Amino acid sequence: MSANVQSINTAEAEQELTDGFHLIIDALKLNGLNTIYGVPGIPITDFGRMAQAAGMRVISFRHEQNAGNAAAIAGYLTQKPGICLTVSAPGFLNGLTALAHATTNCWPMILISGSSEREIVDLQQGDYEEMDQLAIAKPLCKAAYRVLHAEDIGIGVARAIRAAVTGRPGGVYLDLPASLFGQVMDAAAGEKSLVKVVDPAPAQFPGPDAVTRALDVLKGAKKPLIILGKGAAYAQCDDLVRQFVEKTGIPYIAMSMAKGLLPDTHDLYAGAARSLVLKESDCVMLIGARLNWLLSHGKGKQWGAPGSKKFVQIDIDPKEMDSNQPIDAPLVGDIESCLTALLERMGDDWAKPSNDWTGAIRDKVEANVARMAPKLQNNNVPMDYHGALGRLKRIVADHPDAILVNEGANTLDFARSIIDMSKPRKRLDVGTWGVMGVGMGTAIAAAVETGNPVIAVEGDSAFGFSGMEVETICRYDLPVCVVIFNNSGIYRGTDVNEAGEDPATTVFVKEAKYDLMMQAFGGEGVTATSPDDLERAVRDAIASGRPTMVNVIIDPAAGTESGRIGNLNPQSVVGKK
Ligand code: ADP
Ligand code: TZD
Ligand code: MG
Repeated sequence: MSANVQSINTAEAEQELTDGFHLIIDALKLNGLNTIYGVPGIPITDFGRMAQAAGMRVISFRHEQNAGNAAAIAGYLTQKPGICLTVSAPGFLNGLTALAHATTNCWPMILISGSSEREIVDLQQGDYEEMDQLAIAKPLCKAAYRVLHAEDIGIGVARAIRAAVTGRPGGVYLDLPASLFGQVMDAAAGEKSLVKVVDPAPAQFPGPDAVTRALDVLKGAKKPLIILGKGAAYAQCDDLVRQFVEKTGIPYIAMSMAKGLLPDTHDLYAGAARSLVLKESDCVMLIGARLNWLLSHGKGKQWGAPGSKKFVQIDIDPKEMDSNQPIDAPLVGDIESCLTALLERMGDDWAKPSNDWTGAIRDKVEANVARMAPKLQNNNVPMDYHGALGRLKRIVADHPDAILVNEGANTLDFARSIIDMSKPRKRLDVGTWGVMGVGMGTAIAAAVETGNPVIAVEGDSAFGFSGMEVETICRYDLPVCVVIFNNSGIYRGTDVNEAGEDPATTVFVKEAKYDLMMQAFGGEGVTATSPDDLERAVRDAIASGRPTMVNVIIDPAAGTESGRIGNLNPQSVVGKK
């Protein structure tokens, strides 16, 4: 061997190398993404281990959909994309539902899935868990990318992050074929190829004309109303929202997850007079809320006479304007920039709405709250929704930092209207689609991201969609108290199938012992048959910080079909027995 060749060999031996595994981890960490929610398996098992070894928090779930729901809500809570990691084909598809959910809700999330090699997928040669994942993800998310070469990992991760958080946030799919993980390159070149995303969600200022127009429309209103949506909660400019509402003196209502942006006990909160303000207002200002089905598209009887209202809307997505109703004053920009501009231009002589309007709303709120109070104090056994939720209302009031996760039908609708929230982003629920099954993933991410106590108020059906994750809650010893409203069924537990032996489609095993599920994994499990039992068990759970399941036995006849949205439920009138 010549001296020349030997020296090359020595240089190679000394060259420091990196690989796809390390580069992906480094790229995520460089951008402050330190938590991964996922399920291990081929080809990402070692990746999960290595991420953990590199100091990342890797939360391993029992099903990818729950990991994905965790990543989605982590994105909502932190304004950084929540990361979900899955195996190929079936694992990817399980995570994809959550990615679509994040996109629908305008929350930033990145679904990273391992995949098969292009050569095999494109010739459809039948690889282990083969699927053209990129093509399938594309129509269901905001953007989808694939990285084929280790030197492109930095750019691939950067693009995914920017696409997820910029403008209207949403879900991004990142496809990583198995061979990418093992690709080796020079460590110094690898480090240089990484990208720290600069200003991932740049401020978007509204034009001065748009600000003037919006202020003119608001000034011309006699009965204005503000609707705060979860976009306003996501924006994390809570003080500005409060200043704007208080300076304008305009009464407001909050969409489900915007509750608590200002305390629900605020003088201007018109939640308990929702029907009155929707019908009677002459001008509605939407802040981070869409006129979708949740607001009956801004039309119909509950919105008063057609054409009786002007609309002002703040949204970061210009395409949202005029989607359901003509918007008289669109303010396209981020909520922080828009509110700052409005506040600057309002001046000190702003005329608040007359007492005729705000006084009438206050009277209605007080009357409705007084009418509800005795129902919430009832001590009935079996419990109804009001008796049980009256206690939870008190507990949440005593623990303003606790995060309330909520899903179900009656369990959701009653809890939303009964339990006051006093701080922003403390109410997490089924979102825009009204999805059942977000509960445990949401509860886990809420605990992991904030460290705060979590109370998950779950319909028994809703819980079932993600129930196995109680093991995850116990394994990571999270301060989650799951409160199951067990009415032995979907909407009610009383339906009977007149046609045969099988149970009716909407009923479950009667008074199932859900509390034993948490006990099975070392957590606490309690059955509550009275409001007193319920209150004691939940207070104990919060005090101990232990994983706890409170199985609340609710009167199976207490609920109504589809809760508050029964009107959307087509029912046959022909030949029905
Ligand atoms: P809700 O269900 O509470 O009514 P939606 O999810 O329907 O809320 O609407 C949220 C809206 O907020 C979306 O249209 C989204 O584009 C918008 N949005 C999200 N973040 C921002 C932001 N930072 N600035 C302005 N608009 C935002
Ligand atoms: N599947 C998915 C993914 N989302 C859904 N929303 C539904 C099915 C349909 N659905 C509802 O809209 S609410 C609900 C289902 C199955 C369950 C309601 O029962 P519950 O709550 O036990 O959770 P209540 O208190 O009994 O009403
Ligand atoms: Mg139920």
